[in-house]
Amino acid sequence: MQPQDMNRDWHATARTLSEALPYMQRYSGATVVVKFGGNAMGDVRDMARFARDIVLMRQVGMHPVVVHGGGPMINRTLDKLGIKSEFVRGKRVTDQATVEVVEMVLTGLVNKRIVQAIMDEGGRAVGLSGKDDDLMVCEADDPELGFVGRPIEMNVQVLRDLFAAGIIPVIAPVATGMDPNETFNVNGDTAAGAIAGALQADRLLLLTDVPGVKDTSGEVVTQLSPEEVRQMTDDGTIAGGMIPKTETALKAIEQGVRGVVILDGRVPNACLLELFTEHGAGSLIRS
Ligand code: X2W
Repeated sequence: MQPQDMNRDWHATARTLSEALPYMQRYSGATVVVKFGGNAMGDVRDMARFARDIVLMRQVGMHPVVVHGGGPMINRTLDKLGIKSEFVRGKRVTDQATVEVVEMVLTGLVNKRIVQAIMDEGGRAVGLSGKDDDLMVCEADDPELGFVGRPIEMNVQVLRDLFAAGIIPVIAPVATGMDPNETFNVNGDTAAGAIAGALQADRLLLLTDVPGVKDTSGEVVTQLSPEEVRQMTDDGTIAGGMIPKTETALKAIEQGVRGVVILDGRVPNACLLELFTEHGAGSLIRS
């Protein structure tokens, strides 16, 4: 036993595990799509902790799917290359030079870092982008944004094949177009919502760097209906960067996702807190 272990309450550890049983039973066989945003990634330790939670989810019989972002990492590489970049309504204006960098950074650097972290925790992970097996086919979202894609066709059989083999898919939000030579940059939340919708997922967890949807007094609202989200958007309570997330949530629910949670990915074990405890985490949106 290590000296620091002397003070641990092992009975509490055993109790925690025991208390998690009903949640494990509830979610056994459930499909859970986790959007891991660039701002939620933190350092190597945070990444390892996230990966461990994902491996645990798989271990207890869930089918986790990781869809990642990487906005800050794209920014750093664009800076190094001297390519200027701007955002319009939360999406990166993407020209040809930018889309090449986006694809390189997301499908290379960020995707493989997450795959590696999951493997290091004893899971099996395979990295892919929307291009692989035509998982996500897009059209241009808005001419003003250049090569920013809006998913129009999803082919999720490859994900079901990976589930059957016990493999955790890790997906970079880059997609192909109807013209196979096109590459689209897709907002990570949008991609996660489209994948969760196509899978009819039980849960979509949007991990970000804020604790959830806040009411007018700044308190996090733990549960909201789509109708309440619409009202809070109309009266301006939901604003700024939260809007693309709640829009993604509403669309995913419309497509048949049973619940969407917006939560702070920087909180240690955020996924486990949400799925395996009474406490939950962040804001759950469901009908
Ligand atoms: C995003 C894709 C990455 C992303 C971008 O270029 O930054 C668009 O804006 P986060 O870390 O989740 O913000 N794409 C169209 O969504 O990253």
